[in-house]
Amino acid sequence: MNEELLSKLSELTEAGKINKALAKGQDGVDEVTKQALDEGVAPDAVLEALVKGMSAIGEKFAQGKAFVPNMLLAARAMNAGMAHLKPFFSSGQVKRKGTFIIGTVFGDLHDIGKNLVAMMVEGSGWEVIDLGVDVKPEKFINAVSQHPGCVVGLSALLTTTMGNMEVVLKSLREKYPTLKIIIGGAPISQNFAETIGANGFATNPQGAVELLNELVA
Ligand code: B12
Repeated sequence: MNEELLSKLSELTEAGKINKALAKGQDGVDEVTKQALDEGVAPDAVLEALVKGMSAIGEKFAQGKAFVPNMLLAARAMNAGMAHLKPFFSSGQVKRKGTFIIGTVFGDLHDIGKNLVAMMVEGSGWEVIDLGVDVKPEKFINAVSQHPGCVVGLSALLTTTMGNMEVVLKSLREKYPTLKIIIGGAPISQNFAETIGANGFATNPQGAVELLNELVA
């Protein structure tokens, strides 16, 4: 029974079925998560099922078989389930993998890709702190100071703001020499990541999740 509920939860998450009102009268992630928890399914098993659904859509997106709207719906469905899990996070019954601080670097206002990465990473079990767009080095430094052991993600979409990525990275490393920083955005390449000394680069949200998992393994 539990298995059935959990696989239903993964499927509903992947399909972006948020709740009854939005899923044509059928139960969505909202209702099924509540049902699973009410029936005594372990919260970490529920989280795992949500993550499985999110990973499935993330992989399809990476392969060009799913698109931005699919990702957005899946993330909203995931969030509907996460709302029921929040009390278990606060009580420490369910542990996060780590904290990921992400932002689009100063001078750059593009955030669609960054938001997708943030949602996918959160959906894979990390706590995500999204600093938004046009983020200056001081704001990153301040956030890192409050979350020891975090990993930072920088996004940039303009060739003119790629350089700002290096400025942010250098400012952070001056204060936190061992801080792990990953980067991404349309103009970014592996070569650029290596040149500025980033710990990794990914072209899509699923890649970002894999990178983060490797960094904390
Ligand atoms: C939407 C858009 C806008 C919107 C942004 C809205 C928003 N809320 O984001 C608006 C209209 C505001 C805008 C403004 C501008 N834009 Co614009 N914009 C785009 C557009 C059409 C799509 C970008 C996008 O969202 N892609 C979809 C997402 C899903 O992809 P993505 O961002 O690459 O993210 C993926 C990966 O890169 C990666 N990723 C992203 N971030 C991160 C971070 C980490 C840590 C990791 C691991 C991975 C990762 O994962 C994401 C998901 O797969 C692109 C053209 C294009 N087709 O790319 C131009 C484009 C980026 N813009 C461009 C330009 C020039 C501008 C403007 C300067 C235009 C102007 N003259 O005003 C301004 C700049 C404003 C500013 N200061 O930032 C140019 C950049 C050229 C260049 N080489 O620098 C482009 C390429 C268009 C073009 N062909 O000329 N833009």
